[in-house]
Amino acid sequence: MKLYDSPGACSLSAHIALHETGLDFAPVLASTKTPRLAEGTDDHQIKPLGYVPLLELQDGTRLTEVAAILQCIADQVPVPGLAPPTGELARYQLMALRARGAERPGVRTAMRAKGLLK
Ligand SMILES: N[C@@H](CCC(=O)N[C@@H](CS)C(=O)NCC(=O)O)C(=O)O
Repeated sequence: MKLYDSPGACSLSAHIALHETGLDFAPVLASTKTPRLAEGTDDHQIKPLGYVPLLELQDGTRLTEVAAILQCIADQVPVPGLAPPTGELARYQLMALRARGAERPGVRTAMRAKGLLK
C-alpha cells in the first residue's frame, strides 16, 4: 500500500493507524504546499480532489477521505483500540465522530503533545 500524506496535515492520522497495525506501506510525500509530488509528478494525476490523505491499496485502488481510510486500515488488522468491531454501538459512534470531522482536533492534540505544533 501507499499512503500519500503531508507533514502536519490530517493524513497523520492514517499514518499513525498504519503504524499501529504494522501493515506494510510506503509513505509518499504529497505536500499540501506544492502541486507536485517529490519526484515531480503533477499530484492531481494521483489525487484528483487535490488533498491528502489518499491510500492506494495493493490492487491500485485509491481511497480518499480520512474517515473511510481509517476504517479501511482498522478493518484489515484487528488492533485493539483502533476501531470497535462491526455490530458494536461504539463503532457507529466512532463513525459519527469522524463524520463530524473530529479527527482533526485529535491530530492537533497529538502533535502538540509531541511538540510538533504550538
Ligand atoms: N474531506 C477530506 C479533506 C482532507 C483535507 O482537507 N486535507 C487537507 C490537509 S488536512 C489537504 O490536503 N489540503 C490541501 C488542499 O486542500 O489543497 C478528508 O476528510 O480526507
